[in-house]
Amino acid sequence: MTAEYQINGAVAVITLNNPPVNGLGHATRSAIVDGMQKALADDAVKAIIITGAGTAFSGGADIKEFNSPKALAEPNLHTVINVVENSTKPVIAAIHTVCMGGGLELAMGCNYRVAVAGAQIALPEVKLGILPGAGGTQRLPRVLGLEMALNMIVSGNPVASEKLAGTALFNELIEGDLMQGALAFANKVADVRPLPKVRDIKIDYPNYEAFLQFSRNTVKAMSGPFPAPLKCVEAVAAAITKKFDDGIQFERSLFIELVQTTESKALRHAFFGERAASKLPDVPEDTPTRPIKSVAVIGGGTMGGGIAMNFANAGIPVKILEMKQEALDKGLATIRKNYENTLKKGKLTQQKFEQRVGLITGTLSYDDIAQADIVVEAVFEDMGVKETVFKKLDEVMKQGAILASNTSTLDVDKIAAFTKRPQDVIGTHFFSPANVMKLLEIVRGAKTGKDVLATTLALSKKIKKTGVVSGVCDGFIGNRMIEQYSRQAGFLLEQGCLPEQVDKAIEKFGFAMGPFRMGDLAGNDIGWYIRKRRYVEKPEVTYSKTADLLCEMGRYGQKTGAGWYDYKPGDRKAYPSQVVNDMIVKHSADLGIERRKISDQEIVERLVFALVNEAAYILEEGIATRASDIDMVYLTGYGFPLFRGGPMFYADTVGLPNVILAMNKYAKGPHGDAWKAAPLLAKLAAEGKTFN
Ligand code: 3H9
Repeated sequence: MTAEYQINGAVAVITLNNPPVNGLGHATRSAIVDGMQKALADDAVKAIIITGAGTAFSGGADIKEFNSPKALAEPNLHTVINVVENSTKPVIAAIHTVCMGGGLELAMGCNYRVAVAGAQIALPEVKLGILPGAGGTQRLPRVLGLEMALNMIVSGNPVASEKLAGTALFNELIEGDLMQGALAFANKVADVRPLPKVRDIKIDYPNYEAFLQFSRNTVKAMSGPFPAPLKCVEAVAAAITKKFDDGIQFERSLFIELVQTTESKALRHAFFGERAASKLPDVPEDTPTRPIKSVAVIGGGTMGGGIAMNFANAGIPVKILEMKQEALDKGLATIRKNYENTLKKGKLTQQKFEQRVGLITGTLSYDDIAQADIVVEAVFEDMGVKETVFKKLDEVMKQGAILASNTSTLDVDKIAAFTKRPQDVIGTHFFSPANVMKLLEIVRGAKTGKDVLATTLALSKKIKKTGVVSGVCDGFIGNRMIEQYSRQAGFLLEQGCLPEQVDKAIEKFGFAMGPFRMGDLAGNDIGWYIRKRRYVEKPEVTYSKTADLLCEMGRYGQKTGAGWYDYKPGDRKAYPSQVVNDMIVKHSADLGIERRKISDQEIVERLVFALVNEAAYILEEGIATRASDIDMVYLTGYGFPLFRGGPMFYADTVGLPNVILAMNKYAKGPHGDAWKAAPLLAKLAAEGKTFN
């Protein structure tokens, strides 16, 4: 049953019941129309209430139905809203918790709307790369005015119902029980005629042309590669420039256009990918979790400090452990300064500032952290150092505490084996800056307990991270893939590119930052350190030596004032470096390589398909649970362009056979062994299938 029908005196109540968010899928839409027909046919019914069961009035159209016949199947949302709007008896929407997208459009098709405080009101379609397609762009400006409606539609952000009290959106804000209030309201208006309709409201905005032009300019400048925001402006413009029914038609045509775009598909993929990532097939949703009321962080450096801030931001007290008072003081001072900067920017209230700073304390003694519910180690990336720390943690931490390592490459099983409680050990790989980046790679050891996994996944939500689970392997999902990308970037330098060309090509593709600017930001010495280990452990893997030569010149990046690029004091802008470019050209000559002109297309294909091929191994080996998890890692941790949906989604849109064709071409060049297709990729391509 996707909607229930009940009679309460002279009022029929249609209650949407399609968990989790009363999405307006085909069955629910049909049930609303059925309910309406029943109510209209019943002479005893004088008014009709539409509301939602559970924790939503309605989250809008069922996104899972998009691009499927069900989305268009009658009754479609337009039909439902027409039935409601043409009702001969008053229809009242009784709104609570969530009223979004098609849900709000349905509510605006009703004659009246009542709501309780605290409901989230939004037309968030733009965040899915579309626009409100069931009258939202035509009706919201009529109830909220042009400016406010445009802001809500273009941003997609929710507004609390109480903030909209006094507008034509709500006829009454109900205090106390919603249904009681709604019934009282329904009885009050049962005989009032004519029935008010939002479509009949006139929008009063004398100088609307100037406002719309200003909006177009602003939105165009801010929407980057996404077409939806500007189309939202056009649709809202139609609310004032066209007759209502023509505006609806116009909105509909833009909706149909947008829903088919790759950008919208990519955004919807990310929406579901984010939610899927928190689910593991062998860890049921009802797996018990451990309470996390206190946190300890080992190491007060940049990483440890950033990690601590996440927990403080979520209201959880954190103790930072350092070895020396000086380091501890420095770490705490940096955290304070970070919060002060946020305060100065007006993004934090004084009260929240004090609360957060107050939640982070320091200690030099392991005894002080023994009672923490979870301890996150963020010390130097070296197995010997990790061994010392984890043996000590095993000794001091209370039973049941989760022992987490922030390692970015090391074997979590080995780390777990330093303790007598491997079931409590897990990897929590934060990304720098840890208080900003959304990604949290959760590394599942062979013996990690399911309750520990469930707890860590829940915790990642609490601290507003996208938690993605990875199995144990060198580099986990993200860094294992980036290694192949970096190798290609290095080979490109040897073969004819300069850093600026590579960075520009991949940034034009949409990456936030190219590999060389990124190296300069993160520190080139980190990769150097890892490669030195690889030269011993995996001598068969080839690398370009340019990055080593760069480090030998002491050019570690921004922190040394010089890296792949030159930097000026106090200026983070990267200036092409003659010294480095000469070094690169000379290195090619030393290797006897004749440098050639390399196209941007080749650069992008080599970097991105190197990611894709490694990802296919990762998926096949079960290191990642699903392709969308890999996409989430790259979208939230590595600056992969959102409008392309992540490396796997992108490969699907290019077509896997085309990916293989390009790889075969590069396999004929130098370092061709890097292009051996992963069996899964080859198989899916041969079968005409996709990753996602
Ligand atoms: C639209 O309305 C188009 C119309 O204008 C025109 C049509 C012609 N559909 O986020 P959560 C699932 S477009 C299907 O973790 P929360 C979600 O996948 C729509 N499923 O919970 C998850 O499933 P699972 C415009 C949906 O409490 C579960 O619900 N509306 C939908 O943190 C829980 O989600 C939007 O864009 C949906 N519409 O947040 C609203 N919504 O458990 C998008 C959610 O299997 N939704 N699910 O993983 C949201 O912003 C949040 O989900 C919401 C709840 C605030 C509602």
